[in-house]
Amino acid sequence: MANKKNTMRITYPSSEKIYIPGEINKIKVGMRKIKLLDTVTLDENGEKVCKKNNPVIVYDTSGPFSDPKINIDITAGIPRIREEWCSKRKDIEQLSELTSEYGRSRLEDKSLDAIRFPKRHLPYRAKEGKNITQMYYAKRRIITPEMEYVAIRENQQIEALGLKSYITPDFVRKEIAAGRAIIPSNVNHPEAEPMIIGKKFLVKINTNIGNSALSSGISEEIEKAVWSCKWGGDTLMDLSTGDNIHETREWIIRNCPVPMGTVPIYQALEKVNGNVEALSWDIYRDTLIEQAEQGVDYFTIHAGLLKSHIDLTATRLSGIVSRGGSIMAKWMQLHNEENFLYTHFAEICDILSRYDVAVSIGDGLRPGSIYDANDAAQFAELHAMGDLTKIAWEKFVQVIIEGPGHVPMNKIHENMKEQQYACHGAPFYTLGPLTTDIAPGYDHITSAIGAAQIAWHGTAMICYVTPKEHLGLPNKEDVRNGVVAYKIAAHAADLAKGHPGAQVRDNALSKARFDFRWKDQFNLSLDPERALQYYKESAVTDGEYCTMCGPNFCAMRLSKDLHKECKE
Ligand code: IRN
Ligand code: FE2
Repeated sequence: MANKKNTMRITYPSSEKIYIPGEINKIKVGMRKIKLLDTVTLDENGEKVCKKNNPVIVYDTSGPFSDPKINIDITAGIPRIREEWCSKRKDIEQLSELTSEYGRSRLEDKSLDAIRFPKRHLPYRAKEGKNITQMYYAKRRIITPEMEYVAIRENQQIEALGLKSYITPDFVRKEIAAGRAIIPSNVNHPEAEPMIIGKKFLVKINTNIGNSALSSGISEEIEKAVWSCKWGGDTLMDLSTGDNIHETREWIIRNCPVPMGTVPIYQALEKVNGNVEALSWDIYRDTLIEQAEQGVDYFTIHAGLLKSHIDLTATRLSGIVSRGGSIMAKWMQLHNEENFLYTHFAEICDILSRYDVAVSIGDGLRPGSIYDANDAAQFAELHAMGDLTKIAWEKFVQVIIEGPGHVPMNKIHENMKEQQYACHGAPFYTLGPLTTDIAPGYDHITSAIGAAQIAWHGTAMICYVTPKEHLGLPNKEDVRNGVVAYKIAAHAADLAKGHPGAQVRDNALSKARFDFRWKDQFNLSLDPERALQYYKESAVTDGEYCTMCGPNFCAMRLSKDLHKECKE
């Protein structure tokens, strides 16, 4: 591990890391400033006239990895920016040892020393009888540093224009209090920069990493996390199922500047060697505590899939396609009992509220094909998820609702409406949806189409799909293609929803394009490296056109001449 010091860096061309200070709390919000070239024109006398172009400030998910002033040492972990905010809260206690049995046994196992994260932090949690969730504070009219942080973060574009946006810290607080938005923020993940998931805010994207029994090494896993942050992933789910999940997760969390989620049933199943019948509430509960103490910010919990729903899948084309859903369905069948995640949901929420872990209620019955979209099984589960939402809110646990899957475009709006109605306005978080089944190898596209539409209708976060969906484990290039496809979907939805300032970047890029400021066009884009690479692949001489249309057919060039003549 030691030789991995200082190697993980994120750079963006012509960009500078800047920090915007808070007004209420002592915070500074990292953003990226993209510097632009001057627009150069000729006046009547043929003299050059230079006009400044304002820099564009964009939302930044890269954390300290893009700040050259911060020394990155993955063996120490990245700066713990929220530690002071959390430890100041009088309702929190620091434990003297881990309370999860499994976590403790891993610590005591000397054979794991070589792969253990060197610097241990003892976990925090709420004092007995106290509640420390963002929703609890919001309902008590307290504006936390996290709330102010996200208000600043969502707004930079508009502030740069000298305008005022409706997204104030108090607006954030109200949305959280109403359950319409969440800030995933486990007290044990102080490395994470606060971000908000809610339909009145920028659409967020989640990426998944891990996910292999033939596990790659720990530093590779951190590299994957950093790679996702580089391209704009807002949250990250570690779906690892291989050996040493606990240790790998510790390394990732300690180096992860975005909230991290998991599906705890996967690790619970590992603990019983894949034997579904042997799964129990006790093992599951201990896994929840173990992961909450490590700092996981949100848990996917497939608690809405009830025993009575299973029959409804009999007429489906593709049955149950959710991993967590199929595990729970099998457990219910083997035991002939109700889903223990459902029957113990209130206890689950009691645990989550002590760390402020958010629950992402899993869609075990999401449709796995166009044929099954919006069917009885899917909507029956959706309504059970709505009931669970109320239980969570009673305990001030922050909730998001997971959704499909595969849905044709004409059924997307109906799905969104049903979710908002059944789940009392809790944020929706969907996997795509894929809008057709016929393009394996291109499912980042089939699904980005659906993701853009469902986000436009109000979905708050979209879970990325890579070109390898249905085919295999994504490599780095697949992750990049998936993340960028989803950034496009999210931004297209932000524009359509009229998010304050969303269009600033589009306008700046279009102006750069019209001015033939090629570098600015690339630097303002979601993937500057690829734009530059494609441009270079087709060599151009004078830079006043590209090889797509050639010099005599460049509409922008002709249109510019037209502008000039009109002015004269
Ligand atoms: C998102 C929306 N619906 C499902 N997801 C993601 O799918 C979820 O966040 C997690 O990353 C993964 C869980 O898959 P299974 O266990 O439901 O297949
Ligand atoms: Fe699928």
